[in-house]
Amino acid sequence: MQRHAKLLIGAAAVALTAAQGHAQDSSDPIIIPTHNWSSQIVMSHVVGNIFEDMGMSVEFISADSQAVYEAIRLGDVTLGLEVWEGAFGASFSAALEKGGILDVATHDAITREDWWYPMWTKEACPGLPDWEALNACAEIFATPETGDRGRFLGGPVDWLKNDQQRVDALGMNFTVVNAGSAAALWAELAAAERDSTPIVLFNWTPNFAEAVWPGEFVEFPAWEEGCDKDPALGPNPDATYDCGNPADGYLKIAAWDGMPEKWPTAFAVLERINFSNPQIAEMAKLVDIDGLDPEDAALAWLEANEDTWRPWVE
Ligand code: TMO
Repeated sequence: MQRHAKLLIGAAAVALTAAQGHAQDSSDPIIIPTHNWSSQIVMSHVVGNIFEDMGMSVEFISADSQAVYEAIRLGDVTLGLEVWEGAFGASFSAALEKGGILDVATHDAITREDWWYPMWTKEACPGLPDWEALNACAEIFATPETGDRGRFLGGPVDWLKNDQQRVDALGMNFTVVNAGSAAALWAELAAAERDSTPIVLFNWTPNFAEAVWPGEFVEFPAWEEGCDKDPALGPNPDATYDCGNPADGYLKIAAWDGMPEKWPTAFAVLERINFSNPQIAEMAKLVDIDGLDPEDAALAWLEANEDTWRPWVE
């Protein structure tokens, strides 16, 4: 009798150990948001593929890149793989303060997102990259749309909401025009290249563009923590946003704080995920230069980089 009971306990213990693999994770889909720039979409499919390989159910949803932090906090979206400090630091911090979202990990990648120009622009405005020199050249960036003010071609409105505030805070002779998509930025850049028209637009690193168009970021007054909230910071004592974005920004991974309990194995892998600048630039290149769709780009990336991701899973 006693012996039999002991065996049963032994069998139960074995079953429990087996269940600690994947069976512990919920069969509900892990919801991964995709946004409107290529590396983020490819990275999302890279990680989605890894989770699916582990037996997880995964669902992708297209999401606004600012509102997503509130969605993660509420558990409507499970995680976010590219939290760029320049564009999303404020929304992410606000969600962290409210609670419900985790700062899971920081990629090795160092990021910068800001006003940028291709090198031919510097020939027409030799004082660059200084922002005051840029401002003195404003009229060479004028378009019919902006009259005698220079045009700054910003990204889609969900990326950064403070370019116009910066123009106002620094008294710049520029008008901000937002592109409708990342593809529209590259199309304008390629068109300007044909006749070396000066252009200043939003760009970021890591990105595929650095391999195609040599260029530089405009040097604004250096970012200081709180420049977006405290008028005393930056050169204009009466205005916020009188500074550039961080020149060495973070790239973080965020997740709903219910994820570790609901999908413990997937969360343990998420904590180990870590991409570098060249790896992220490569993800963008597979789509924006090689013309793959994001799903195929993710498969190509996984195949070429098994040494990187396999240890995260094992
Ligand atoms: C959010 N982005 C990387 C496009 O600057």
